[in-house]
Amino acid sequence: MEINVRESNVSRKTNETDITIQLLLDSTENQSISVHTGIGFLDHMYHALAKHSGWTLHLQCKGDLHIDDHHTAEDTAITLGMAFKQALGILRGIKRFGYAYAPLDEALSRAVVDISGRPFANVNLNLKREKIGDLSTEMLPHVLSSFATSAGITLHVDVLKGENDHHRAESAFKALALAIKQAIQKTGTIDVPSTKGIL
Ligand SMILES: [Mn+2]
Repeated sequence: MEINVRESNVSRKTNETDITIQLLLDSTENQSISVHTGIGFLDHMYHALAKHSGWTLHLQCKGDLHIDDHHTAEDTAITLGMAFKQALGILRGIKRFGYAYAPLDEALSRAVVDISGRPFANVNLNLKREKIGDLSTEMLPHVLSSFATSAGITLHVDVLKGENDHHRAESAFKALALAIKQAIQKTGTIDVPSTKGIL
């Protein structure tokens, strides 16, 4: 039997950010997560994503936070997308589609994912505040669409309800995590889930 450990180690260094990621998609009982971007709320969102996707994730970023949060947020999302794509490998023997709702108290979000090889994101968080902690709220949809682009997946994320922006954002990341967990589930076959025969 083929042992297929779905993992990746990715480094990405530019003049703006220096990022290393270790990702393991199927962590069984030894799930471990550490996320250090220098932006607390961004760490919190990646942590929620990893936790509820069942990933083991170690993400380290030294970014140019003396400028602002933009490069760090964008580049960690790009690099996480690269790591995800690499860990999945050839797209066969997975469910491909996933969808989930996740509440957080009064907030409720829906995420629909297609591990399609076709990068697309439509993200509606409708956050009211300028910032949550040290993260500009405008970076949250940008993080999700950057992740989708670099992972090569189709993503629709909508916050359906919620008064509190922290809750709205966190429920969106949790819904995404649950949708991804479903979509990357192994089917036990080597089938390519596409009528084209390739993804
Ligand atoms: Mn929280």
